[in-house]
Amino acid sequence: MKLISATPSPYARKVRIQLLEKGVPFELVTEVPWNDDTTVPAYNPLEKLPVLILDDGRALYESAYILEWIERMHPQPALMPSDRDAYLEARQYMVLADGICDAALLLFFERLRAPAHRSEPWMARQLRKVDRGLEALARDIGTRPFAVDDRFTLADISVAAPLGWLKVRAPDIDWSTRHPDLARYYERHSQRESFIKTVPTAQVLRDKVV
Ligand SMILES: N[C@@H](CCC(=O)N[C@@H](CS)C(=O)NCC(=O)O)C(=O)O
Repeated sequence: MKLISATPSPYARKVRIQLLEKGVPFELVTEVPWNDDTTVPAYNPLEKLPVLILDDGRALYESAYILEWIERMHPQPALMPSDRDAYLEARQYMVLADGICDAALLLFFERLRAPAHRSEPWMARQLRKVDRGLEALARDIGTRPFAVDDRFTLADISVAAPLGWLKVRAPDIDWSTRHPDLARYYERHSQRESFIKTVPTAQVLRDKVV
């Protein structure tokens, strides 16, 4: 399998961590999805990565779908709880974490606009979602080592994705000072080999996006 990924992408990071945790071999293809020469649109009509290209040539897209596909096709070690309520709790964390990423990316690209073209209300709206999302994560995880069930799940992987991305792409949103327990939670998980191997790094966007 090949995974089209970008070094800062929080969505691709989730999939990379999941594959590493399960020991599923894959070839990492790193692209800048915002540059004109990206191959991503050839595989995903939505033009977004991650894209997982299977050995038979099929291409899977949307990180939530890819996570589910991997979980079903490579069930061991299980990264979702089997208990119904715990499963749904994990899904809620995953949706919240993805929503933080979505708002943070919108904010990031609004900030890339020339100052005269930036919309302050739009940026305030996205920042509010990020802030409130982080508050919800901090409140719900509290001082527990894992988001759900006292064991490592896709919920922890999903929560880590926006936390790591913000450190690289929006360090002014200093969530770790505001939420020290969440910072300790992230720090602990950051010791995992799968996290160390996928630490986000910035990419240069060569072509005009906004
Ligand atoms: N909902 C999508 C979001 C993926 C996404 O926004 N990926 C970014 C990179 S971090 C991308 O490829 N954007 C290119 C574009 O939107 O044109 C997912 O979960 O896979």
